[in-house]
Amino acid sequence: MNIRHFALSLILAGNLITSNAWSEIPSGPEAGTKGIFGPVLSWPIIPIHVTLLPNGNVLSFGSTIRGTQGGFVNAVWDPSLGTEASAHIVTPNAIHTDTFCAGQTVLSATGETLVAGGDATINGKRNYSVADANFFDTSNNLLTPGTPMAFKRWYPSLIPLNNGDVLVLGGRDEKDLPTYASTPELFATGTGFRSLTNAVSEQAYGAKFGSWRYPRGFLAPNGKVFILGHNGKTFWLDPSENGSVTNSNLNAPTAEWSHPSVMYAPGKILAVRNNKKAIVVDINSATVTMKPVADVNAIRKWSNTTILADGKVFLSGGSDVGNQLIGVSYDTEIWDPATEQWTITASAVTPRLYHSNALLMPDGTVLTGGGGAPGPLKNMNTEIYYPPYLYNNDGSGTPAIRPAIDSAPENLVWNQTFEVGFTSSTPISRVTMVRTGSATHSTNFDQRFIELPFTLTEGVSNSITVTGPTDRNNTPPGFYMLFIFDQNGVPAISKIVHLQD
Ligand SMILES: [Cu+2]
Repeated sequence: MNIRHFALSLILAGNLITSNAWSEIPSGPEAGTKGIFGPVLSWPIIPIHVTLLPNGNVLSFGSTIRGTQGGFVNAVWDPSLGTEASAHIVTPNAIHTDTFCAGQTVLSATGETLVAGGDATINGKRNYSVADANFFDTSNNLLTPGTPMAFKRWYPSLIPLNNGDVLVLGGRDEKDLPTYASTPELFATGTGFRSLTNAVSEQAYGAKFGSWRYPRGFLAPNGKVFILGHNGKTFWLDPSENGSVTNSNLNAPTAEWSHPSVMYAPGKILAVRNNKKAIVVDINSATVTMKPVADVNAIRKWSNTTILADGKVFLSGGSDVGNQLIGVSYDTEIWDPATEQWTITASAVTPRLYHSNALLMPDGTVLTGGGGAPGPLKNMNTEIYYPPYLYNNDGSGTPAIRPAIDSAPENLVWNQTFEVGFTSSTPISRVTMVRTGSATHSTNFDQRFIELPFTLTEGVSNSITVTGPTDRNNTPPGFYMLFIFDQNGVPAISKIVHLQD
């Protein structure tokens, strides 16, 4: 069966997100060990902000169609239509908010993307802040304004919580005599924003140490939010009632805010810190622990960490000197949670620096892209990374035949078992779920990974019975890519499922 036939059979299986990118999957001698990048793909804008939408499309925004600063359009890519210009829709941003350097996350309750904060130009001067909150709707690919936040925010983080609410942290409030939005706000679908007036902190997400710049917050197994400060100070934020914030016991190594971190397993955060250092922070108990792991192979300012379908972490982009073409990391690295080691993987051809991005796609590839505004390059382009798991493990570098998901639920609740029908020439070896991502500025607010136990469905061939997620803190409400793997570790194209009450 050749690749084109395989893509066709996936389409015939129905109810699946197919990817034309898959029908054009590149191959190469090292693809089975290092993965491989596809060609540079032109993009309608610089994708400064990227979000995987519940329908499998990618929303990007943040630059003009000339690749300059200014978020006045939305660019939507439909991967099922391929990678040519015709696969992209650009819609006007008619809401008069410049969404450049806002924060964004998909709301579980509605599937809309909340875009909070952004930029304003006043008297010809850029980088003032706005309090605007807008909602991107996949039915018309447009933004609709909502009731604004209490505070203006430029560079805020949006942290999804265990009940579907979104915590908004940080951002700059006033530019000229600078003030910072040191009061968190909580967004709830239906009721809007409210301020956590008892959780004001200049240290955690305000003026001190530049902590207002996209604070790194993670919903923890205890339901609170753990904040890993750029300067190494760490905090617990309890979002209940009027909120409260306390210091955590941990002092971590410092990291410029161009360094990424990711919760790669429940309560476990891999964080890249200054001077190539990497640490694992464990927030599974009230006493936070930390251990150093292997160094990354290069200083990668403005790199991105992306959870792959198999739970490994993909590190892409960056350079030795922030946003300069000095010591550019064209190559990539994959961190394996089992060994806690990095392996150097395939090289891209385009530097990915400030305002660059990476996003796991439903087909298990990683969309890398962007960079610029300002930058040494104006990257109105992306490159798709095809991880080693998509290739035969025999040294040939040829694409593997993938298993396929034939049936799976659209909706899930916690503590639910469910059946997945599949086609595979070898037994199913793993089932995983990865939350759809929202990335910008070397942070990704949404991604989560969980491994799911399963058994063969009794009396039914080509079906497994999966024990679904059990914990709303480790798997908060939202949209997840459900992957199954065959005996060779090759993942199927995922099905996006909605985990929600
Ligand atoms: Cu920015």
